[in-house]
Amino acid sequence: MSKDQKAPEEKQPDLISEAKEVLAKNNRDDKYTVPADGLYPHQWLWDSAFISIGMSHYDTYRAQKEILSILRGQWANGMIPNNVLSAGIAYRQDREIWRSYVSPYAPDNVATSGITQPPMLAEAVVRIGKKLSKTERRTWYGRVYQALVNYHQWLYNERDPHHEGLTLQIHPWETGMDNTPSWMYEMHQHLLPFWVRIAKATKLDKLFTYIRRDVRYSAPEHRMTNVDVMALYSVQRRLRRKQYDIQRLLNHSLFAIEDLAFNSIFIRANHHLRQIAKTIGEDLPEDLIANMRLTEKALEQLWDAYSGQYYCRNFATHKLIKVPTIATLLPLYAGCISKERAGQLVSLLKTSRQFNPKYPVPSTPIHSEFFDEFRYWQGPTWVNMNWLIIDGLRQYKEDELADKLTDKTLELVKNHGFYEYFSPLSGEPAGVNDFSWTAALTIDLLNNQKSAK
Ligand code: 9WN
Repeated sequence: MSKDQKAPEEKQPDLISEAKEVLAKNNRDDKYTVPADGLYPHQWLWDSAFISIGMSHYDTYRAQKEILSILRGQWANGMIPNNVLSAGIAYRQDREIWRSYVSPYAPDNVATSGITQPPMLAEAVVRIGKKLSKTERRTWYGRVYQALVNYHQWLYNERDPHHEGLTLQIHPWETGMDNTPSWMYEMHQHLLPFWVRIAKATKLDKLFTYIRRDVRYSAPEHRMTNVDVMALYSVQRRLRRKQYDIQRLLNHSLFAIEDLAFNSIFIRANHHLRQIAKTIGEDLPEDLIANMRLTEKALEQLWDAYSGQYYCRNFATHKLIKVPTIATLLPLYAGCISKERAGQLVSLLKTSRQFNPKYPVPSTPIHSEFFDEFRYWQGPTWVNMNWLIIDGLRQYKEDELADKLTDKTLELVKNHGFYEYFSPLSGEPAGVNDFSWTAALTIDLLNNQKSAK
């Protein structure tokens, strides 16, 4: 090793302080953290959960504030929106896109989106709780308990209308993986609005580039295609027209998928919510407990024996959408699958043509026809996905593999910075730099690495 090169352990304090700087830079009003300056100027639900997990290592008070800030946006029916939109004239257009005020359930004093995102909150609450004293932890849990119960109840009441145990999602944004192939496949097969089809056929979709915010901050080849973005906005408009009312949406043709990643995360969140209730001596509603059990069982319905993978399911037709994505690995994080199934997923994770290129884990398997090295959720490696998989591997005592994946993930950040995502083939960074959850989860991964040593 040359003189200038530092041993990894010497480098770590630097990396941690650099990560903290990113979070400080993206801090707004000492209340919440934007995912990235410029490109993402609002508060996002699952981003804030990941962010607070990182913050809990050095500022539990600020981490709690992050969660309380997103809860300002909770609707009266229990829904927690994926966005609490920033105030100020500069963001008027974003607030107009959503118009949360069209729903009677939306809060009066804060503008939000009208959809949710993967329920990572209970995980964040527990991770923060672990850093507190017993008394502080009980106070903290007591503060957020009812909000979490209302949210989980809402997910069952509104998003599992047939009591199947699996919740449905109504927009790809709800999965947090906007252009993930399973959803894009369904959309292109059945749901592309006619005006988007015309734009696609006439190549007029190119014009859309001029009004997109994201391509001002990142290369167009690293983002969604214009056609996909137009289609997603059209779905969003339909939700708004129906005032985000699930009954009205269910009565009409509905783009609804029982998303594998969302439901896997929900199962883990249910587990955490049970722990939170136990710690503060609360009894969860019995119907909620019954629903939680049902979800764990129902996950197995998403397993396809032929290909040996889990998939998303179309809500209306009940057909599995057999388009493989990284979501197939998330039942590891759910923690409720058998050892046998976990073993099958671990083998998948070790297969180079699928999920084990030089810089794993690709958001879409390498051999997939959808694979595109840099295109958002259709190929790149994301730190939050790796974090979820690492956690899942540890739950199944696959520590060696978890350590390896941790090292690989940190290598990407050490070599390139806190980017939004990376090429799984070369490690080349993509998207925007100084991305909050990359920074926050780096802090968490480094701390776990240290405590394991
Ligand atoms: C739409 C903020 C969010 C993440 C999502 C990611 C992306 C938004 C967008 O950015 O989604 O919600 O503008 O494309 O896909 O996971 O939460 O970082």
